[in-house]
Amino acid sequence: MTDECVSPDLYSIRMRASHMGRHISGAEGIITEELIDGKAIDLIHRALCHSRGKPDSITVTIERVEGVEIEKIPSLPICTCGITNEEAARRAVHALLNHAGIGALAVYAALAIIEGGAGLSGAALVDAATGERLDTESPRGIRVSRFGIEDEALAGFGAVAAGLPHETRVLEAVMLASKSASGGGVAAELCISDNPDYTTGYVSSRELGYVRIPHIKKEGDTKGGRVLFIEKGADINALIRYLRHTPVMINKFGGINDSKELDGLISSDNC
Ligand code: PML
Repeated sequence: MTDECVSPDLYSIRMRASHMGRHISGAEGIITEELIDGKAIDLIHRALCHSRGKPDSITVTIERVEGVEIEKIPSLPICTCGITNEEAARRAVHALLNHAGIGALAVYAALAIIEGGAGLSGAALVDAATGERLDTESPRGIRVSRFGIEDEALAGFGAVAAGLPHETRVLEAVMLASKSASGGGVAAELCISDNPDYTTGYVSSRELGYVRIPHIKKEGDTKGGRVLFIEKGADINALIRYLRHTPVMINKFGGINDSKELDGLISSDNC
């Protein structure tokens, strides 16, 4: 949690879509007023065309971020782990999280939460050693919200992301992971997309960066979600407030590195 400033001209825009209470999609940004129309249309279109199905409810919330302190953080650097099948992906998840100091029990607990199809629409918070679930409000988890990216950082991403498939999805995921990683007490994150047609997930932490893991699940599988691994002694209520409510802007793009083999990743400090 770092430098702060006041930006009266920014708006938080958030979309969530569901069908009979089941999560379909969610997305967001912090943007200037002139971008609101276009962004709202884009978010509604996204909700209506999602591969998880047609929503019966779409909510778009737009709130002025007025007189509120906005934190500025850099984005995590991005790399892709060289993985060719699901078995190797599973080994990579365990090895990377172990490298980030996450206990084996916690990794199994996280996978069970994500793959149990509990209907997470936000992130589950689990103890990084024991795997105990720490957010107790709702099985849906805690939505990491109110984050955006400044133009210069966005241009930095755009300049190197051209060849990357699913550029927008990666950008939004790295923004979210960067906000999560900057929350006090977050040791690491594991994300598996709940889109049945998207099989790349990630493990991230301040030290590792944002490590993309292809083949993290089988094509067609609708189960997915996010788990944040929480260090012992973290103030859970303060962290939940930060993740949900503190507006955060990415002011520096951390770069995209070449694809790396797992051994290289866990023998170096980050990607
Ligand atoms: C999601 O959109 O459901 C999760 C996104 C994961 C993105 C992984 C990547 O390709 O970097």
